Amino acid sequence: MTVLRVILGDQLTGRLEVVAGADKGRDVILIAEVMAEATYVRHHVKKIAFLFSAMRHFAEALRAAGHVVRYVALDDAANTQSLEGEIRRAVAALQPSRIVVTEPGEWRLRESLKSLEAECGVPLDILPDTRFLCTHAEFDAWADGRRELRMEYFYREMRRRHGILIEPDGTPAGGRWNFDADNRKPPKPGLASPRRVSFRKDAITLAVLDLVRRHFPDGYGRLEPFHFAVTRRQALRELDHFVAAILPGFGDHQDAMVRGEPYLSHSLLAAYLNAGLLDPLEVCRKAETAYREGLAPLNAAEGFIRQILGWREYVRGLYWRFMPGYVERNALGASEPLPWFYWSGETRMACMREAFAQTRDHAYSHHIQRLMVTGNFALLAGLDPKAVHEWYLAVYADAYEWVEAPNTLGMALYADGGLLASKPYAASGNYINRMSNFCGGCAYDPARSVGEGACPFNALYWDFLARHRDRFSRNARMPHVYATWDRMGPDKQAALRHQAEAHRAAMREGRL
Ligand code: FAD
Ligand code: DLZ
Ligand code: SF4
Repeated sequence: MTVLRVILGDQLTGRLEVVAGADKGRDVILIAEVMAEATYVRHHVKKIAFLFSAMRHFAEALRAAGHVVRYVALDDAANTQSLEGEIRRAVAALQPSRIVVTEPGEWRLRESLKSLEAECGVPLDILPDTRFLCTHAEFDAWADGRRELRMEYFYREMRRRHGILIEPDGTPAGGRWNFDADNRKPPKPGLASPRRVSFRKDAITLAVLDLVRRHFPDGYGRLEPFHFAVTRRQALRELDHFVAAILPGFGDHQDAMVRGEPYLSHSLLAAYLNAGLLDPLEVCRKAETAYREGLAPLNAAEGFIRQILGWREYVRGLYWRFMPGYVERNALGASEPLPWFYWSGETRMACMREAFAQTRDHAYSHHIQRLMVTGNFALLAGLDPKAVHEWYLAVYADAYEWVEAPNTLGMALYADGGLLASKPYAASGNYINRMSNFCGGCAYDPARSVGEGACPFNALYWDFLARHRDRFSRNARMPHVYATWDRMGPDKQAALRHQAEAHRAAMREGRL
């Protein structure tokens, strides 16, 4: 009897058992575009278009390989507009003996699929997502009994387990595990994004762009120009171009930010990795080979591999270990509503304006802008973590809860109470001024902390530290900041806190 094989929009690879184990003459593969997934947060329209086009291309590739595919388009008349509804409809039509699906990347969907089994009266197997390099059991075995779950130690274990950048005697390539200290250079004048490959839009993509335009007229973000790879072949071309032409410069200016240059030397591969078009191990191996062949320096190759083999796997491990409670965490009791400028981009803060504009135009903004600009502001201003989390989940083409939530709630907002980060990533305007050229075009002055034109990040930074003194003054990595605060004396401290309150009032009134 037929086995119904369900592929979700971010599982577009033939390497998963759901596809690899299919009997082409007997089984049916279900892929469905549904409103429930497209609207559970206010996704960027480019993200929706990227996924729908990639889903349609993947369905074509499966058909060409001889599979039977039941593809439900968003505007099919019978579409129930939810994945659960489409599975039920397929069960009624095909009477399968079994349903198989790869574990979804979000808790809500996994729970929902689990409860569907009883309703359908057909066994439903949720198979492990073998794209990841660390299973849930392996992560738990690493985490069990540890007082602190620091990424660095997890990463070293992953390097050893997968033999990446490891010498035959078991030592790390170059004698060190981590070359991060070499990767924090501020931007030099003229630093720009290298050339990127781009693809001609085919009939499938044009039809999807038209569909998205019609069905999401008030959606967030700019739909065009649309430049994403939508097939594995195209994504591989982007990967190869990145490794050959961009990776060598990846490390040096990894933390730098430049006006009008959203990409710099970042890979832009997260959207493809997360949707299944690229495989994390193949990406790491290609970067390692570039280093071994003398085509990329070690600080670049190691820095890049650490993001994928280390951070990416680590945040996924944390997500599944601490869900469902993780997204509810609010260790710092932050409660300010998300300011409207996160959506409109209208603010006088040039750094925030730049990050919002890139986000709106590209469904992308690089890591340091997510962490040290929009994330840092949310941390310092005390924005409600849940609202911030929903914003990040919506606006980036690479966003799925398993990876976005630990980055937002753990790394950027310290809402998980230090599970992920040993100290908050809080910084004043001085950091942004050093690592970017944003401040030159700003209405505010990064050198001023109080008074007319003072950079909001400055007073908000000190106010944040003062508000959370009980929690952070005992942190072994933070005594110097409290020593500086204490040296300021009561008058300056009061002025800073008063200024921070004025910034918050301006933020609430849309004047910041
Ligand atoms: P590069 O800078 O080229 O890095 C290479 C790859 O490493 C990325 O493609 C990605 O797969 C991986 N990577 C790098 N940093 C991280 C990280 N911290 N966690 C997990 N993987 C990482 N990443 C997502 O994939 N989806 C998200 O929804 C997401 N939300 C984020 C929210 C916040 C608040 C922050 C601070 C970070 C978030 N990140 C997220 C991590 C990171 O910012 C993006 O992976 C990265 O910016 C994607 O761009 P890139 O492909 O050019 O990455
Ligand atoms: C993000 C997304 C969107 C926008 N649309 C669909 C869809 O129509 N059909 C589908 O199967 N998946 C979609 N997705 C991806 C799912 O939301 C994703 O599988 C879950 O968030 C789990 O990672
Ligand atoms: Fe951002 Fe402050 Fe610099 Fe303006 S002055 S760009 S608000 S850091």
